[in-house]
Amino acid sequence: MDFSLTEEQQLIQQAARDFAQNDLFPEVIERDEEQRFPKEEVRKMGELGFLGMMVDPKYGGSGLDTLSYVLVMEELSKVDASSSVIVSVNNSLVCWGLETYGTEEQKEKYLTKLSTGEIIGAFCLSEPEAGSDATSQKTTALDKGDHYVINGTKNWITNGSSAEVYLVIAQTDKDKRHKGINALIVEKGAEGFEIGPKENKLGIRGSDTHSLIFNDVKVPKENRIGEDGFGFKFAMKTLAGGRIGIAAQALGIAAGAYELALKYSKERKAFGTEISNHQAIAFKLADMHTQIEAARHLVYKAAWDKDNGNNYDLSGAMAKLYASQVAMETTVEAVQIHGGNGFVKDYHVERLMRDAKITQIYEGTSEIQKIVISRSILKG
Ligand code: COS
Repeated sequence: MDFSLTEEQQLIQQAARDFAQNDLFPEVIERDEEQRFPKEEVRKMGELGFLGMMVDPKYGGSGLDTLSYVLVMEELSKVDASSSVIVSVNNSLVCWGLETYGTEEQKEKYLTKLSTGEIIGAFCLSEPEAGSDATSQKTTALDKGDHYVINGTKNWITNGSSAEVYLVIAQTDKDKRHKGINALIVEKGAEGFEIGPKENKLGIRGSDTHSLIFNDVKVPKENRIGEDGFGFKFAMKTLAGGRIGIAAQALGIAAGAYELALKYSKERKAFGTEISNHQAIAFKLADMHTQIEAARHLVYKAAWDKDNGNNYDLSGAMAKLYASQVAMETTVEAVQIHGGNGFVKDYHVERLMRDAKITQIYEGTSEIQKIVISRSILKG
C-alpha cells in the first residue's frame, strides 16, 4: 500500500494551492456578501485546466486521474467552496457524463468547449418535488419524432445562469417510470427556456443557483445522451462520481477551517499563554486533525477506486457521508476556537461553517448516502 502522491500530483496540488491563495482568497468575503459569481476566477481555472481535469486531451481536457481532481477540489475548497462547486459540477457531472456516454458529435460540439472552460455546464435533475426521490420526475420530454419537447421546472441548479450547456433529466414515458427517463442537452437561449430568479443562500453564496423553467422547449433527438430511457441510469452513474467531488469539497472546507483554527490558536493569548496551550483547545485540534485525516483516506480511496476501475458507488457514498459530517463538525469547532472573532466575517471560519452545510445536502443528502451504503452492504 502506497500513501504517497506522485510528483505530478504534488505539482497539481501546489498549483491549486497557489491559485486559491493568490486568486480566490483576496475577494472571497466580498463575493460571498454580494453573492457575486467568480467569473474571472472561473476563466483562470479554465486556463489552468481545472475545468476538464479528467477529460481526454483530444477533447481539450487535462487527461488527469480522479485523485488529481480530488486534490484540486480540496485545495480550492479550503479557501472558496463557491468556486470549487463550479469546478465539481463541470468536471464530475457535465464533462464526465458527456465523455463517458455522449456521442462523438456531442463531444466535439460541447465537451471540447466545456473542458477548457470556454463555457461551463449545469446538471439539472432536482425539481420542486423530486430532489432525493429522483425517479419522480415531473418535467416531461415528449418524443415528437425527430425532437423532444420539454416542459417543467428544475430547482437549485448550480451554474444556473452562467452555464451555456444544460444536461436536463426529464420523463418521456411515465408508464415506464425510471426506465422512461431521458437526459437531454439543452443550450442556453433555446426558445421557451427561461432562467428563474437566483436563490439567496446560506452558504456557497458566490455560486449561482437558479430554478429553470421549460416551456415547450424543442431539443433535437441528436441531443439525447445514450439510448432512449437511459436518463435515470445516466443521472445515477454521474452522481456516483459527483459525490467524490463533493466529498473532496467537504474535506477541503474542513481542512481550511482547521488550518485557520490551528494558526489562530498559536497566536491568540488568554490567561497568559497562547490558547493552544490550553488542553480544551489542544484536544479540539486533536479531534479535528484525526477526523480530517480519516475523511481524507475515505475520499482518496473512493478516487482510487474510480481510477482503478472498481465500483465506487459505496466508497463514494461513504466518503461524502463522512467528509460532509466532518466538514460541519470541524467548522463549528473552528468558529468556537476563534471565540468572538469566529463570529465575524473577517476571520473566514463563519463562512466555511455556512458553506459546509450544503455538502450534507446536495448531490444526495446524508440520508440518501445511507440508503446507498446500507443497500450495498446488505446485498453482500
Ligand atoms: N448506478 C447505476 N444504476 C443505478 C445506480 C447507480 N449508482 N443507482 C440506482 N441505479 C438504477 C437501479 O439499478 C435501478 O435500475 P433497474 O431497475 O434497471 O435495476 C434504477 O436506477 C432505480 O433504482 P432504485 O430502484 O434503487 O431507485 P430508488 O427510487 O429506490 O432510488 C436512490 C435510489 C435513492 C439511490 C436515488 O433515487 C438517488 O440517488 N437519489 C438522490 C438523488 C440525488 O442525488 N439528488 C440530488 C440532486 S443533484 S444536486
